[in-house]
Amino acid sequence: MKHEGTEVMRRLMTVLTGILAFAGGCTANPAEPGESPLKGVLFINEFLASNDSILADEQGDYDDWIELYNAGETDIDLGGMCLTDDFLVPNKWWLPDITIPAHGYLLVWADNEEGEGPLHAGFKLNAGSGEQLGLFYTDALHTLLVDSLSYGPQRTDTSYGRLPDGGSDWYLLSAPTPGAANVAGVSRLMGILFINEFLASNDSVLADEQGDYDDWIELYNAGETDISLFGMYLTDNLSAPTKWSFPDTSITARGFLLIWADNEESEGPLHAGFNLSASSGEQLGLFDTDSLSNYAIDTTSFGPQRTDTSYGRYPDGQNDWQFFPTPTPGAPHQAGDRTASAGKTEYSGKK
Ligand SMILES: [Ca+2]
Ligand SMILES: [Ca+2]
Ligand SMILES: [Ca+2]
Ligand SMILES: [Ca+2]
Repeated sequence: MKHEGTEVMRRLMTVLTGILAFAGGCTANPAEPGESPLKGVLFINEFLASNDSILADEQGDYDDWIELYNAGETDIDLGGMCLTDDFLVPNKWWLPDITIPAHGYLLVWADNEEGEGPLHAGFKLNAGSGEQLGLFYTDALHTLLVDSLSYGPQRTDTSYGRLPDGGSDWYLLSAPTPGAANVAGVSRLMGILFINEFLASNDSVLADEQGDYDDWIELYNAGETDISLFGMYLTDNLSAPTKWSFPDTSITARGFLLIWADNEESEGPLHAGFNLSASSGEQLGLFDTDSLSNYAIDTTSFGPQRTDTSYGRYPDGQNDWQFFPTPTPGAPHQAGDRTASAGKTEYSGKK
């Protein structure tokens, strides 16, 4: 009986293999392992399923992309290769008949806009729930797996990639590298997103929604695109980077965002879980994070602060910190706001 069952299964597999090979489907031929000799050589190396600001295609679209990497010592002809986001349809999109050089990268736009060029695949990536990605070789007889993965929900402008290139472990990467070697340990936002101004002792400058004159911190986006702050952190203790996590909000290009440092998180999404110390001063840190670690985008340490005089960068986003008798919460500094001679001075206490 057992032998019969095996024989039935064998025949079934043979028939199935023929059908699938004819349909260009995934192989089930017992004589074939179902894997391409290029498995372990040619990789899906990195992808971005939610692209707001990382890289635009030839049409200026911030579309999804997939990076392939050839870890081998020889060029690979991509003729017959298919990319898919559905393992049941391995040949969803055929790569053009070009080569990827030894140790080289190739970027494919997953924008479902095949009319935009030969490297625009006929599908997009699902960032919300995640999905599958597969790279297959197909010919008249076979569909062979080159590389595949399944992934979960993705974060805007944070890619998912192998570290090192072609390695077996996948990480969220804060600094996407389309068409170049994957890197970890850096934030793409350093030098773009700043802790720009803060007020650690607020008597009369600005009240929050509850009418409290609470401490506040102003962020400034010096970049040309909006930045999603989801997944980032603000802290007053650099050895505890994840003290307060941002809500799902964005800071506009060249824009400002005010966070209340009142330790009253129930008052709204932009109320951080800590206060600022005006009497002794302290630290402030803005952190990005990925699956490896937390990375500083901007940090500062400050001394004692004076009531209703803010401390901030001048000009906005630059390296010099100065005192501002006329604070500008959520707005650019004007030339007259600052204390001209106070650049390196720190007040010894409240006035
Ligand atoms: Ca496009
Ligand atoms: Ca890369
Ligand atoms: Ca408050
Ligand atoms: Ca300001």
